Amino acid sequence: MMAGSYVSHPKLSLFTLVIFAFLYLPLAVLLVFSFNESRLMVDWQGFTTIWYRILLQDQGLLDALANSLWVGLCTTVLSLLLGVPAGVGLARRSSHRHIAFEVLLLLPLVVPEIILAVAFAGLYGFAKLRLGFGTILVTHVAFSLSYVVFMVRSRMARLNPSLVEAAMDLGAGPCQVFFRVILPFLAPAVLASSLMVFTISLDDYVITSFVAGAGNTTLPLQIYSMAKEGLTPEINAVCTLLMGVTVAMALAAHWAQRAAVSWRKMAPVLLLIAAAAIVPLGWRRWTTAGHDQVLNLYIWSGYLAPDTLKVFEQRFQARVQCDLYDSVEAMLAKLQSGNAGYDVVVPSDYAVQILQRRGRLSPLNRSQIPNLEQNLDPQFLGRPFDPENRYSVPYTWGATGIGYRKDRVGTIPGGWEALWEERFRGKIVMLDDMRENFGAALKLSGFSINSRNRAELEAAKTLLEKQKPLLQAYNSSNFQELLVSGDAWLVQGWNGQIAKAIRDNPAIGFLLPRQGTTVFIDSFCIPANAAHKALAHQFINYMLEPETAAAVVKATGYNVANRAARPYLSKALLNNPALFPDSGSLEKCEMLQDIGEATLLVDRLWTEVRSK
Ligand code: N2P
Repeated sequence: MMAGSYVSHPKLSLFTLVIFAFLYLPLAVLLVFSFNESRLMVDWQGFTTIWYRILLQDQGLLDALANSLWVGLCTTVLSLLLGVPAGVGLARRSSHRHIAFEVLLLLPLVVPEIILAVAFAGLYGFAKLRLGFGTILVTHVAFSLSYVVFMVRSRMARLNPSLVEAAMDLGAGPCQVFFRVILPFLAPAVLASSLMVFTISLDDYVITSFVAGAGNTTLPLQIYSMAKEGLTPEINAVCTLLMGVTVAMALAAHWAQRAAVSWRKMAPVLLLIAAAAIVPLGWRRWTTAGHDQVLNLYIWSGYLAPDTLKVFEQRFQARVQCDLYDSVEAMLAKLQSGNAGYDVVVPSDYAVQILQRRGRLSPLNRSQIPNLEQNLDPQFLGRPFDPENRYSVPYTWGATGIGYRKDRVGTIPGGWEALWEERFRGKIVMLDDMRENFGAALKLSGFSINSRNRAELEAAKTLLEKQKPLLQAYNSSNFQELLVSGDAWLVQGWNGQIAKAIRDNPAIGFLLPRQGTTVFIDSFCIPANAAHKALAHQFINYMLEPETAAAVVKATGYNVANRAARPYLSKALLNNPALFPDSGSLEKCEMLQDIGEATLLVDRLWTEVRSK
């Protein structure tokens, strides 16, 4: 029987179609929804190009784009300078040494990204280097060099040696041979590998996130930061553009390798890439001229009002570079992996303790923050994590609780056990936060959130393992949106985001579990190695102004430790139970503390829960 009759053609085409749909459907959705009038991804409300227009005015995004292009260009040039000679040399090596080189070169391509990321971050931390453009560049060159070497080497292997011999017979020296014979022959490989390197550098997220410091946010990092506050059509639009560039580069690389391109054909393409990188950079220099000072801010996602930074920039003739995080662990990792270059950070209570203990914080100059005494509510000052407020100035406060859809869940128990109920399988979301997860499980078992006791922690772990099959996800960034859309019915969440969700959908309720929960105070701190300490003090003082603080409460749903801001808040806000939990219900609550050595145990148990 002939092979063709086993699988008929229509079936085969259908199969191909399914494969392509599988590959391209998500990208198609991204593209289509980037033109959707509605802010939400859930329904289509008509065609618009507004999100692309908004993009063009988004300063942070344009800066990130310029950074990415500039990093990509420098990475490409450096990788070529190092990789082309290496590829040429390798093509002529004798075979036994060859294998060792081959393996060494292949390794950066096959070693998991995360390992390279950790290794480089560790190296820079050890060398006490300031994380920034230089560290990104060196790392990008390190992971892209092998591509250049491999492509050049395989092209080189096809060079007819008699061409070189002929040139030498005619009197050409080694340099002339290289530039007049070898290099023109290598043109397709050089062009293809430069496009490849540029694209890989442009798209890299994982490694860059470990080695980038303040003010060097690249486009993928910026997109990730934006996505922490929810997926919006603006993000779809920027992703669509990035995808377009990547596809164009990949096609061009393919074309360069197939057609025997000459330098003359290559020149316009290379010039175009160079211009694409240099023009935005020049433009950025030009638009930032006049701002002589830069403040590098590292803050929880969802902790600022839309105008907070703009007003500061205008009033203080400064520029704010802002990066976001949504877990204490991510923030600690960044601040400890070297000199990240931030001027102001906003750690939570126990993280202030950890950073201070490790010498990572600078003592504050209180005389430069007069609003601290004038405006802050004294009950938030002098807390055990920093008894004299030498290092921290309280900003927001709140509690972790349960947000739930009243219209979906009926009556629910008033404690943590609600998040363990079988009938809510697939509709429960927990914070992606190890201390909060263990906190809930410890409280449910009647223990302290700050337990260091092995048996208690093991019991909490067992509970978390039992809960895991019921969960839809762990999510610390946009859990409130899952409630609003109805994808989740019960979430463990921080009160501010739930307060915001209640405003969007009154069918949402908030409850502080009767066993008690975590209360938090997130504070402004200045890292020990901050470069702009005076401006950092000015920024903190500005954030404590009543109008600034009140605007933050209105926009974010989080409460501030600012007494002077209260007159600026509406009655409705002051009466929102998710925003101002009454002191009775806060009685059994605890603040997370640095649990020292026990952190390692919790970390291990948490990893076990997650990987099960
Ligand atoms: C804001 C997170 C609040 C952090 N997205 C609670 N400490």
